[in-house]
Amino acid sequence: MKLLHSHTSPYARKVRVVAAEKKLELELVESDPWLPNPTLVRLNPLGKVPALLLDDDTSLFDSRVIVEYLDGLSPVHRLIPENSRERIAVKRWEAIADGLCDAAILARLENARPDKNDSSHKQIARQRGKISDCLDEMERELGEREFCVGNVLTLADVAVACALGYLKLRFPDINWEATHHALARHYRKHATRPSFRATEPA
Ligand code: GSF
Repeated sequence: MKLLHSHTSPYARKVRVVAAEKKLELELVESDPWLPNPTLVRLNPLGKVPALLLDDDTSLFDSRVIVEYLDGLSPVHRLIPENSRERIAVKRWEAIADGLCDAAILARLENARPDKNDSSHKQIARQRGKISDCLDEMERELGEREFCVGNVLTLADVAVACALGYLKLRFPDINWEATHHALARHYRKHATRPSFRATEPA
């Protein structure tokens, strides 16, 4: 399986961490989604990374579909629980973590505009507000617990750690570790796993 990814993409990192936890081998193809890239568009009409090329020449996207596929490929370390209630709890965490990344990427794009105006500043503030609301919600939900859902590492923990890592990389000024102590504890514990270390964006 070939993964079209970019080094700094938090969604692609989530996929790579899942593959590593599942002991699945992925051939990595670095692909810049911001440059014309017919191969990427052939695999994903949205032109976004990550996209997964399967051995039968079909493709999967987006990251949520890919991680679900990878998790189902082998019984090694199930990251998405089968039990419906826990499964939905995990998917809810993933939606918050990915949504935080969506907001962060939009804020970054807007900030990079050479012709920034009032509406860009409003948009940046709006997206930063979403980031802050997501951090607060995750902090509240996590509380004293070691894992987001249940007593083992799931996709929820992976998605959260990838989102927090992306903020550290792109928005160091947010400094969430100083204000969100449960998340800081969670990050210290999980982002030191070999699967995260091996996918460090810097
Ligand atoms: C988001 C992928 C995405 O926005 C997923 O896979 O979960 N919901 C999708 N990827 C960005 C790169 S990034 O992670 O910074 C991307 O490919 N953007 C290109 C574009 O045209 O928006």
